[in-house]
Order: sequence, then structure tokens, then C-alpha cells
Amino acid sequence: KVPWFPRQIKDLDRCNMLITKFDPDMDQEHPGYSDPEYRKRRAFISELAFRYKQGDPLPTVEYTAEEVSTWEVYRQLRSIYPGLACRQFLDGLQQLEKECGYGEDRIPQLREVSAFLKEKTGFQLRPVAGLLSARDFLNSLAFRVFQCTQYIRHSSAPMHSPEPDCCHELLGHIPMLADKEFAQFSQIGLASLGATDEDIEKLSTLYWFTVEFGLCKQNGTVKAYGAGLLSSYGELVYALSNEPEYKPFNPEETAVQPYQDQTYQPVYFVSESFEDAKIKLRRYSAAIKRPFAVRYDPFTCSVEVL
Ligand code: H2B
Ligand code: FE
Repeated sequence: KVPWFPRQIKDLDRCNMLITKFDPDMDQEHPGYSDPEYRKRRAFISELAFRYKQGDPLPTVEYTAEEVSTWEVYRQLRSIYPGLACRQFLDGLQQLEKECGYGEDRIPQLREVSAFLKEKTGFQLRPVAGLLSARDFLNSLAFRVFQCTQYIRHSSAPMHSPEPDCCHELLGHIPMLADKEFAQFSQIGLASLGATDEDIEKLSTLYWFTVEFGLCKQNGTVKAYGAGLLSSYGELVYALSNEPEYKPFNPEETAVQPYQDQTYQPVYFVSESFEDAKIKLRRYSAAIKRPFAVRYDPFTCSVEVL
């Protein structure tokens, strides 16, 4: 039996299954667990996401002075990007700084960032209250919708967050989503529609080692393009030192590599270029067995099932 999947963009209102393992109300290790003010703030911002329906204007959050001071990660990361981030990331970030109010003094609003991406690559954002199930997250990508958290990490741990937050999304993911070639990685979303749980697990692992922790060669040097790296000062420096192991990106092997989400990765996959990673991912996706084929129709924002 084929699992339910979204056919129209408004079906994404049903792609909202949260994973609560890193949430500050459930996870005793979360730095906000024993801070009732922080939890109250999180509940308020979550509510904005729960109430959101596809097509609504994106909610605006008035960030507090404390939240804006946590955004200091911007300045620290910004200073090391030039030597460590890939060209596409640096280009995207520069455009965001010029055209979208990115900078160290304020946290950008999802509404302005979504409008910016829509013009660059057709991607749009929708607010989400926390970590989503891999299936719902990947399914959304098929529609070029990126489910984006809007809260910020706890002020006691600005350099690390166990769950995605707006620093991770806005600094790690958004600059890459402004690149056309990278946006095509979202084909991984089409491959996930109606896929078996085993295939979702593999696609999710591929996503992990590319979109989140991927490295690629550029002019003979290895650079970072993964959002998990580009939003973590410590891991970005570590990933490009000679400590971790590097393996060449190869979807069949990468899809079954075990990974952990507690600390730095022991192994990273390096692709020859984006183009190369995209072609290999496309070939892998095309080989996934499903009793139907899908095609995305950008005019109606819906999926045709063939
Ligand atoms: N949920 C949210 N909110 N942001 C993510 O970046 C994310 C997610 N990544 N759920 C997904 C899971 C990813 O780790 C893969 C597809 O499992
Ligand atoms: Fe992410």
C-alpha cells in the first residue's frame, strides 16, 4: 500500500508531524528545559506555525533584545566563511546582505526571505514549530517549499543547538537555496512522495550527508556546502581540518552510512562538484522503485501521478 502523500501545495498543511526528541519541553538536555520564560516564548512562536495555512502571509516575529543578541553567531560565522564556504554560498549570502537586510544587527523575517527566494529559485518558506518527520520534510521539498523554524536557540548556548532554529535555517540553508543548481537538489523531494519507509530512510541519510553536511571540491580545494556545517562555527572548522575522514560522494554508499546527530560527524562525503552530485542524486532517485511516476507541474503547484 502506497503511503499518503501531498498532491497539491495546500496538502502541505497536513505535512506537520513533529519529532519531539530535541524539543525544550521534552528533552532534559535542552538548554531551555529549565527556563520557563524560554519555553513560554517557544510555545508562542510554535502557535504561529500551528495556525499557519498554505497561502497565508508568513507570520512576523518581533524578536526581543536577548534574541537579537543570540544572533551574534552571524558575526562569528561570517568571519570564517570566506575561506571555508563554497562559492555558491558566498554569492547567496552576499545577495541576501544586499537585497534582503541580512546583517549582524537584526534577525531577518521569513516573509522577506521567502519573497527573495521565490524570485531566485522558486523556493518559498512555510513556518514550522520544530523538527519535522523526514517524510513530511522531504515531501514539502517536492513543491519547492522549505519548512522553516522561526524561534532562536537558547541564549546560554549560542554556538550550538540540538534542534534546527532560525540561525541554522537563515544562515545554513537559505543562502544555498538561492542557487539554481542547488535548488534542483529538491528533486529528492519528488523521489520521497509515496516512497516506502526504507526508501525514506535512505533519502533522509542522503539529505543528511549532502544538504546538511556536504563538502565539495572547488578549484582543487574542499569547501563546505552543508547547512549543518555552515551554521556551526565549531563543526565548520573541524570538518575542513585534517581530523575527519573523507569519502567520495556516491549515493548508493552514502545512503546507508550510519550517522549520529549528537556531536560532530566522523565522516564526510566530498563531491567533485554540485553538478556531479546533482547528476548522481538524480540517477539514484530515478532507480527507486515505485508503482507510479510523479511529475511536478509548476503552473498549478501540483503533482501529477502517472
Ligand atoms: N525538520 C526541520 N524543521 N528542519 C530540518 O532541516 C529537517 C527537519 N531536516 N526534519 C530533516 C528532518 C532531515 O534531517 C532529513 C530529511 O531527515
Ligand atoms: Fe537543516
